[in-house]
Formats: sequence, structure tokens, C-alpha cells
Amino acid sequence: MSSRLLVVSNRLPVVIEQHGEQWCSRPGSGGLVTALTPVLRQRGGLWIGWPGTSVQKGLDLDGMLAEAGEAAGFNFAAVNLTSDERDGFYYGFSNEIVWPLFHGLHTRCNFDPSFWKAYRAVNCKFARTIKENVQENDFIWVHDYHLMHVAKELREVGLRQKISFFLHIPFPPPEIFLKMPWRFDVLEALLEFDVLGFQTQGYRRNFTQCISSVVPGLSVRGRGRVMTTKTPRRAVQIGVFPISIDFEEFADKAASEETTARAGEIREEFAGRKLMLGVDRLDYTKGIPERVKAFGDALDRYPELREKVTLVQVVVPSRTAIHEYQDLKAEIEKLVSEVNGRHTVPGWVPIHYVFRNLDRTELTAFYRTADIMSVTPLRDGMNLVAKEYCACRIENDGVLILSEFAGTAATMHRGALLVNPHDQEGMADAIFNAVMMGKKERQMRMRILRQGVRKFDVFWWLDMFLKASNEQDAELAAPPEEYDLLALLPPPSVAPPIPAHLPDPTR
Ligand code: ADQ
Repeated sequence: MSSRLLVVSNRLPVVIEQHGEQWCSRPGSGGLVTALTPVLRQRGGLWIGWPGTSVQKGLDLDGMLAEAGEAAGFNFAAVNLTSDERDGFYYGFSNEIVWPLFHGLHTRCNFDPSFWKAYRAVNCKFARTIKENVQENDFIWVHDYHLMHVAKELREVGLRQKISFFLHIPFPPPEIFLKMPWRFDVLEALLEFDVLGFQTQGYRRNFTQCISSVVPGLSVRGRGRVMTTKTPRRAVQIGVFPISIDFEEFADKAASEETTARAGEIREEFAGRKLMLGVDRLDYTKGIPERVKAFGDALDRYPELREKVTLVQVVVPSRTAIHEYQDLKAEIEKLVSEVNGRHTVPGWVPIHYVFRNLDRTELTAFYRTADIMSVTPLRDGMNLVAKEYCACRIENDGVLILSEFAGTAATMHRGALLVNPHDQEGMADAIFNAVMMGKKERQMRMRILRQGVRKFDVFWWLDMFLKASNEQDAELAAPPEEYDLLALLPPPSVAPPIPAHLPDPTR
């Protein structure tokens, strides 16, 4: 396909910050940026998004974006938001409604009606910027939950071009989704896209169940991995596209001289001990407190682990202006100090806690050094950290402990040790098993994991998506075998036996 890629996401992949009098830019972090940057670097194109700062005195935003675009190899166009818009759309609707609801945590939602108005107004602003920048043959690709209303707004301003959408986070089952007061509007707005992409079969199933039950006049039919939804007017392709990483880039970086040198230093610092690593954005969906508790439990119940294993927990600052995230940080720090207080002895501190952004060399050096990687979110759309760890294990060794509720479990279940993050003792047992696992089994599992991530990398993901978008009802490349937690559950039982002392209502 030769058309230009026009990517739209809430944030641009650069962060513009002020240091004293000076303004500077640095690359953004997060899964969406990790996945899409190599795609745009390879193909060129335009990325539209909010630069994360408002227009201010002394800041030449356009100049800085042009410079950052030149370094990145593609162009940027900014959608500028006022602080009120940012509060209602980003902190409000996106962070207090969609993020918790779609991760199944509806009790954290604040369904404030003003957030919905702000969300629609900002989606309209994004649509106007797209309209101003779009060229005739562009492939318009809108990303994630902040922008579910954009296609509807674009249709209203008369854009008839094909528009695609990819959801990076889970889509919840109907009983959760339907709690949202604006559920019909959101579903109808999503059906204004021509292609809708989800991370797993389970999320797509949740979405199609929602639309079949609440949007009248629709028929959903399955066809391989793409389903066609006929509305009275048009067809929408609904596909499953598990996102991934640039495997070769991570593997090369892991093998580079600077990473090897840094990994050697880290290894020395933890000599004679196993290193277990956790790397997560500060977020309540990532299950960090649960992991720290499970690690403490493992040390309590398996004395043979003491002084033999150290947890390095890296937490990447994220959404730190939000009160709840500050509370989460305090909770993690309290739990870490409790475990350390219980178990530290001279020469061994069980948990090393790091709260900052790491550069690529430091991150890949930790991946290369970690004997065990713990990725245990309560719910996660995919989780790229698990894939990055495997790509960096260039010696084909290492154990991945993985939550059943990460989207990535759908495809990495065969090589990983799967855990339920709500089961503290089960997680502690998995830590024990990972520490004790023999080299042969570790290598066999890691080989399986690496083969999968190498084959189904981010460029495969891009090809699959473009193919589905370009060919109606396309026969798609064979997808990786998917694990489905629901398929493991016992079939719904027949009516439970009736206790003898009660009358049988069926008679
Ligand atoms: P995230 O919630 O951001 O992504 P994840 O997929 O794990 O979660 O990506 C985190 C990214 O941040 C990784 O690429 C990692 O390398 C990077 N990172 C980690 N530590 C860092 C550090 N210290 N400094 C800088 N960068 C760091 C969302 C969804 C996920 C989904 C992705 C992609 O929530 O479920 O996998 O989008 O679709």
C-alpha cells in the first residue's frame, strides 16, 4: 500500500517540557508510542495529537515539533487544548470513566455529565485538525479510547474517506460496558469507523455482544478473523490484531556494547542471587501492590528463597497529577518498606524500588539481567513489557511470570508461567517455581516465547491491519494460536442438585 499513514492519538510521541528558561523535547513513553514509532519511522507519515502542553510565552511549539519530527523521520501536527478541555476530556472522561470501566473497575468511575460534553468537544477539535491536514489517499488511523467519537465528528464535517480505529485497551463485557450512561452514543460513534481493531478475540467478542444486544438493525456475522457488521447503511470490519514490538530492534539493542557493559555491572551488583524484575507504568491496573505482597508472601512461606532472590521493581511515573495515582504510589512505597523491614539482613535488601524513567540502555540491560520477569496486571489490553523482555533474552534463558488477564496471555501462554494476580499464594508459588526451575525447562519455554514474538512482531501487526482495511472480507494471514481463558472454564453446570429437605419445583 503506498498511501500516506495519518496516525491520530491523544498524545504526540514527544514530551515538551520546560527546564528553567529553556524548553526541550524528549521522546514519550508508553505502549502506544513504543509500538507505533517504528511503524512511522519505517513508512513515514503524519502523527496528529496533543503535545501535552498549552501554547505559552517563550515557547515556539511549531518550531520544536518540526525539529522533533525531523529527528524522528515523520511529521507532527498539534491539537492544542485549553486547560479546561484537558481537564474534562483527558483527566475526566478518559481517565475517570473509560480507563477504569474498560479495565473492569467500574467502582472507580466518576460518571460526571460534564466530562461527556468535554469529550465530544475535544473529539470534534481533533476531527477538525484531521480535516485540515488530510490528503486524498491517506490511510487515516485513529488510536485508542480517548478518540472513540472522532469518526462521527469527521462524518459530520463531510469526510467520506475510510477511517480505521485501533483500541489499545480491553473492551469490557456488556454487563460492565452498559453501566456507562452514554453507551449507545459511544457504540454508534464507533460504528462510524470502517475498520475496528481489538487486541484479542475476547475483547472483540465483548464488543460484538454489546452491539448485537443494544444497537437495533445490525447483523454481526463471523468470517475468519474479520467480522462484517451490516448497519442499514454500511459494513464495518471488526478484527483482532494483537499488537507487538520491533523484535529486532530490542534484540539488537540488548546485544549492543553499551547494554552488555551495563548488564555486566548490574549482574555484579546482584551476584549470587536471582534477579526478578517488574517494569510498569504507575497505574492501578498493573497490579503492583499485589505483586509486592506476593513477593513478601513467597519470602514468608519459602525460607529457602531468602537472600537468594531480589525483586527490582521499576515504576514509571505516569498521570502523577491525579490524586488516585499519588495514593497508589504511597501504597506501593508502604508495602515495599514493610517487606524490606520484615526480611532485610546485612548485605541483602529484598526489594529495590525505582521510581523514574529509564533510558533504553538501562531498560534493556535490566531485561538482559533479569532471571525472572513478573508481568502481573489485574487487566491489560496487551502488555508490551512481556514481549520486550523476551526479545532481550538473547541467550534464550529466563522465566516470564504472566497474568492471565493481560491480553498478551492469549498468545504467550505456552511459554510463560500463568498466574491469577488476585491469588497471592498462587503468585508466591509461581515465584518459587520460577526460582527453582531447571535450565532446560527455562530455555525451552523462552525459545517458544521468543519464536512467537519474533514472528508476530509490530510489522506483522501493521500488515495484518492494513490488509484487513484494504481488502473487504480479506483472508488474513494465519493468526497466532489464541488461548482463551473462558475456554478453560468448566461448562455451565446443569441446575445444582436440590437439597433433599426442599420440595422439587420441577415436579
Ligand atoms: P501501556 O499501559 O503503556 O500501554 P505497555 O504495553 O506495558 O503498557 O507499555 C509500556 C511501555 O513503556 C513499554 O514499551 C516500555 O518499554 C515503556 N517503558 C517501560 N519502562 C520505561 C521506562 N522506565 N522508561 C521509559 N519507557 C518505559 C497501552 C495498553 C497496553 C498495550 C499498549 C500497546 O495499556 O495494554 O499493550 O498500550 O497497545
